[in-house]
Amino acid sequence: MEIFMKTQWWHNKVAYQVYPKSFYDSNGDGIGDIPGIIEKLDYLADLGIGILWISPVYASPLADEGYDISDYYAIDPRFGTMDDMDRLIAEAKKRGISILMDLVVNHCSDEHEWFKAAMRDPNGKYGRYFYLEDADRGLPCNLRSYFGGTMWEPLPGTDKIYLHSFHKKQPDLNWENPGLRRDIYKMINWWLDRGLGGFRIDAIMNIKKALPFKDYPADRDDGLCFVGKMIDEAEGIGEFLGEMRDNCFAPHGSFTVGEVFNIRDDEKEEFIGEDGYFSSMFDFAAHIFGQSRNGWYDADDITPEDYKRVTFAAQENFGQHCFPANIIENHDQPRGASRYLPEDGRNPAGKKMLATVLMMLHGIPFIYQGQEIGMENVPFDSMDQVDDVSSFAEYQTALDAGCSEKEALAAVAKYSRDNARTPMQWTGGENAGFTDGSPWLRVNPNFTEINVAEERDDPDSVLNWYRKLIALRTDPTWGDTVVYGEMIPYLPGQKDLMAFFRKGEGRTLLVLANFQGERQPVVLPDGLCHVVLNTERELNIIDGEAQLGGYQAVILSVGDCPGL
Ligand code: TEU
Ligand code: CA
Repeated sequence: MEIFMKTQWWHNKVAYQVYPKSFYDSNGDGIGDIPGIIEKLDYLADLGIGILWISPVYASPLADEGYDISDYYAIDPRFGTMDDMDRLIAEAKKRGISILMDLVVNHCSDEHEWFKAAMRDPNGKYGRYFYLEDADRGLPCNLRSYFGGTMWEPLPGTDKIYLHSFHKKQPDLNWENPGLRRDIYKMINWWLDRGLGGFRIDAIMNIKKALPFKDYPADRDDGLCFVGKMIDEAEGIGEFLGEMRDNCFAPHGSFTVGEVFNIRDDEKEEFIGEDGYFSSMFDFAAHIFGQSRNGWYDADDITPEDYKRVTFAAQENFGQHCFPANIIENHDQPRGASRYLPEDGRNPAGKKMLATVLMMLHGIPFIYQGQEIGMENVPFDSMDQVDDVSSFAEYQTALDAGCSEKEALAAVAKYSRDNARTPMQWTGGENAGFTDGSPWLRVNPNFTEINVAEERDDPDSVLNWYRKLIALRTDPTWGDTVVYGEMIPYLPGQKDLMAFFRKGEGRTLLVLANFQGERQPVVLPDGLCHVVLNTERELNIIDGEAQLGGYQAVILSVGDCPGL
């Protein structure tokens, strides 16, 4: 068997993403904050979390909820102070948890000092930190930003326009400028020196543009073309990424996980193999399935068969030497339970089954806040309940494409980023125990049933199931197999069954997950030893066939099981 050559400190960890604004509010202003995260560190340590990624808490106008940074060296007062941040790093460390901050360097805020300096003197030093063009020559190209509309915007008070791949309050930084890159590396090292474990790296594929700008064939009636087209065509991003690794991450031994979209299959090793640009990158294969460049209104649902196919293909492509970061949701995606489970499986049984699959894949699992208690999408019934910038853009896109208001709202309800951004559900009490004040975003009405307090005491809860799966990664008997075992699909053609081996040195595990509500017989391989984990009390085996109940998942040991 081909095994992983060099083991790394983070291989057997489970990571957890906190969306600070919605995690826990310590001072009653309705906004989650860093002291709130500190208060909940024991909860996370108890769950078994080893790496904590916190979405941006830097100074920001919050036009894109902190992904628009106005000062990389400051904490936004709504989230706390620099002292709070230092305390978070130190308190987490005491509990064996490494903190990852979010590194957002494709763009900054239009309220950043660099951008203000560019407005004052577009031809000076800071003008070259951005992509500026002369306004009187018309738009340099017909690209459409991720959040809709042209990506060119007048630079106020000047005769220039500037480029923004995302919102107009997020001007893109010009990575072609070595001075800008030096400033970025200095900032990264300043943070790493404060004791961070590393970074989650935002929208990083966007830093390299195909230049000079040109028009592309329009892909919608607005005559514009999706910005991703230019990113796909750009070449040479490796020079920037390698330079950043050599100047920042390698000397600090940091853990980094890239938000990497659109690379070719044969580039995985270059990105996250040994000495790759990053330690890991998210596997978005299932998340981009069915998405359409036309917009959310045009997306297709994903079935269990689709999920199995794209996930197995991605696992095979990453291979043994790359460690993908596996997710079912994050702050940009709908809730995994609502998306990947059929309707009759959106209950504790289905959620535990999905968790089993996710946590047993090859790679490092990232759990998004609330996933561990089975939080679900929000029943939005009006656009008044929505806050996210991209949701408004997608609503408009749907209307422009001829959808009715009802259809446009349905598309938003299904895919809105706010599905994942509602406050964490701690208790069944007021505001789900998230705040004493009034929450910045409405709490999901299902909080009376789905919350931490309720699930903590229930041995069969989703929360306690996650706890068991997390513990398996460092289990003295099974840990190495879960972390390093080879991934081999089992019976991939059997409908609504997702099954695979993790074949380790001397030990092999078999995961069986019944992705539907009916009983399902599964032929077992020879040499079964025993049940390691089971979402139900029983596993019926008749004539060498496991009779899985609806949405049941089991982890079995196979072959020689020395010492058991
Ligand atoms: O997301 C990058 C990204 O590609 C998004 O366009 C994503 O596809 C979209 O949010 C789905 O609606 C990152 C962050 O994760 C996101 O929260 C930020 O808004 C974005 O970068 C800009 O910083
Ligand atoms: Ca607060």
